[in-house]
Amino acid sequence: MPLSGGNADRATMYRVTARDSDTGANAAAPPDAAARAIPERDVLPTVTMIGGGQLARMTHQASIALGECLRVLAASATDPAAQVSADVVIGSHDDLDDLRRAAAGAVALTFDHEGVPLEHLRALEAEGVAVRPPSAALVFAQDKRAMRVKLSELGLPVPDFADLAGDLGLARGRLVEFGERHGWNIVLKAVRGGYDGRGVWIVDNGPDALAVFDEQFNAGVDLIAEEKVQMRRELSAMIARSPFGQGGAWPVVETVQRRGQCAVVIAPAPELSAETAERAQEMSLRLASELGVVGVMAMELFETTDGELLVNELAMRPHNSGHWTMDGAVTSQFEQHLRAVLDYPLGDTAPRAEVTVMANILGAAQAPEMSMDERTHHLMARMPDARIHLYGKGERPDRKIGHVNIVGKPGEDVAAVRERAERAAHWMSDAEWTDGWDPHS
Ligand code: AIR
Repeated sequence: MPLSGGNADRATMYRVTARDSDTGANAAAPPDAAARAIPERDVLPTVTMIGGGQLARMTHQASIALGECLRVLAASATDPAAQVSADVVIGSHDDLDDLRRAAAGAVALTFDHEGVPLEHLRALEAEGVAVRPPSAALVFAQDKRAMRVKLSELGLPVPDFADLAGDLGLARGRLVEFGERHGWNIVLKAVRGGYDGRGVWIVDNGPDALAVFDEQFNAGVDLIAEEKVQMRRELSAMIARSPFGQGGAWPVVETVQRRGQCAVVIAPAPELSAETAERAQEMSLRLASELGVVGVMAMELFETTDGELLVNELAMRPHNSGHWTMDGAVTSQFEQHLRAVLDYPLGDTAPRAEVTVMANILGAAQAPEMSMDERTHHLMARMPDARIHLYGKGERPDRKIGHVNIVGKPGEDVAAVRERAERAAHWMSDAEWTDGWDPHS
């Protein structure tokens, strides 16, 4: 499904806007712009992204082509986005005054992670800041329990789950009842704050589940229990929505997870029926519209062994399952996110090739002796069509430090494109060719 007609869910007939009313944005340059030597821009609006990780870094990259410069609130000057943006506010996403400083003079405030306290966002909204997505939508990406309850209310399919909040004894009872009902094929998940495999515990028996529950309860971590779904694979339906009500969906992709985090993305998902793909896109677009999401949103889905779709997670920000769009789609998720939060017309979501595969460059268990620079030289020499994206991050085991996109050649087999992408990414992670290739032999 390409762009869905301009104003499908438009509630008002005018362009909503931050630019006109919310912040008086262009009127004032940020207070310390001069100190940061940023020339005053009279027409191009400033967007602020909270968080200085790779998602902000790649959003900044897209902002450059639009004549803009993403402002980032980063914890330190060495954060991936702070290394590259000329408009950096150093501070904490937990501190309301830091958030205010970052928002001053910007037309929209958006996010590279889910960690900003909702009460701060509500305070900023009350002060007229255009928070995008708004706090009323973001709550469903931050809070897994609220998301599951809301989706069930809206008739969207979610795995069976149990709420483990409240009194310890009662919650333990609910966990035992739920576990027994599902033969202990269950997963425990932190309601807030988990990502990339953090905050998820896969258990297969009662004592282990109760041990995890007790430990997390004592640490003040709120949990839900969820049935472990019999799935064929995981999918992601990425869409964008603007305040104007325009929606756009990229092809549905298959995500391959390893050690609890995304390792590979195949776009579009191989052998997915057109009917299922469209159902996934419609679910994602409809939910974004119902919740008033602004920006890009990833709806992560399980495709069950009997062909059903269940919603697993939501992310209301650029997402790993959309990195392939940087090279494999007409409009990348990063540019689209900016267009949406600025309330510009959305870009074309069509793929540029029959298949594109993204493979994450993850920090190796033991960082190789060969420098990243030398690894990059070798990859470029061997695979000139590999699109390399490095995040400027230190190598730590399993940390996402970059990714490689391979855009398939016409008629190239999906498996061959995937093999090339994974070979390239593994080389960058481990300085080891998975096919045993040796340039000197
Ligand atoms: N991120 C946010 N939610 C999920 C992911 N992967 C990105 C954001 C964030 C960065 O990962 O860009 O800033 C944090 O990465 P790390 O490796 O420092 O934990």
